[in-house]
Amino acid sequence: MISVQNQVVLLTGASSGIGAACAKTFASAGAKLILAARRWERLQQLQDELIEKFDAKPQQIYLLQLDVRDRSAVESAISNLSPSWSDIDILINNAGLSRGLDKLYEGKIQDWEEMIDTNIKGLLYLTRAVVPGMVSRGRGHVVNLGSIAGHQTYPGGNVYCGTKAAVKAISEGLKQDLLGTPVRVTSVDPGMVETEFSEVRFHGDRERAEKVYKGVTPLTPDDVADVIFFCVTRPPHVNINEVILMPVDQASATLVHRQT
Ligand code: NDP
Ligand code: 8X3
Repeated sequence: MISVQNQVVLLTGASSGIGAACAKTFASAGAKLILAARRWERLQQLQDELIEKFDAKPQQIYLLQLDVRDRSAVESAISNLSPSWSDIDILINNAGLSRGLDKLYEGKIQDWEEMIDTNIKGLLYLTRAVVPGMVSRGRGHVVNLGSIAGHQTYPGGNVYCGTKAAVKAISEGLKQDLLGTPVRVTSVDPGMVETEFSEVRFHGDRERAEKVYKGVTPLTPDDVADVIFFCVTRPPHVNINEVILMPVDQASATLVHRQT
């Protein structure tokens, strides 16, 4: 096992769910964290919590208000990092979202664009800005948040599933292109995790979002953070390419056992 102590971890989508859980896991292990998201107040609350409850030192946290869809903002945020933050060791491409569960031929084009711009293009922008430094320093690990939705398409999932299938292909392609370097690539692909994901998918309809998890024991964000932490702490010669994890109550993207 390798230590993440004082390693620089850039975490996108840190303001909620899986990203916030990763921040806590990595802070507890002594990593230096660049926490990126659009919601500044959420990042500030997370910073306070990390310092109060997870032993983080203020100088080990750097907050970055960033919309990953904004290519020039991503490029300038990365190129303007100070020397104590610029040598990123671990990039966790977690920012992502689903919008809607409509039939493809009835879908909202704005929903599609938001998912494609965030889940695919945002992930690519970060990867393109960060990975060259990893290659030249001869160390680094990229973790992409894929999904069971990238392996199996479900009704109404169409474009979201397409974006996660793209993440799967991009992770595989990056691994191939990094062959011959020590930089590692992992895709972590969960099934159902209870976060703000469904509330965002249903544009703030909490009642509908809660029904997604009704009668099921879903994964928690901490469950996913544990797996990510495991992947990045393997010995340097070990690359975990892909992990699919789901709740015991789930067998596929569409097969879920519910207690009634
Ligand atoms: P949440 O909605 O709880 O968190 C999503 C995070 O992404 C938020 O921090 C949000 O921050 C950030 N984000 C969204 N859009 C942008 C943007 N344009 N720029 C920067 N940050 C952005 O959902 P999860 O924690 O569940 O989702 C995290 C990842 O896990 C996503 O990629 C999702 O697809 C994936 N996933 C989720 C599963 C689930 O069942 N929950 C299962 C499989 C994969 P802010 O709004 O402040 O910008
Ligand atoms: C999130 C899991 O099955 O709701 O990626 O698409 S699912």
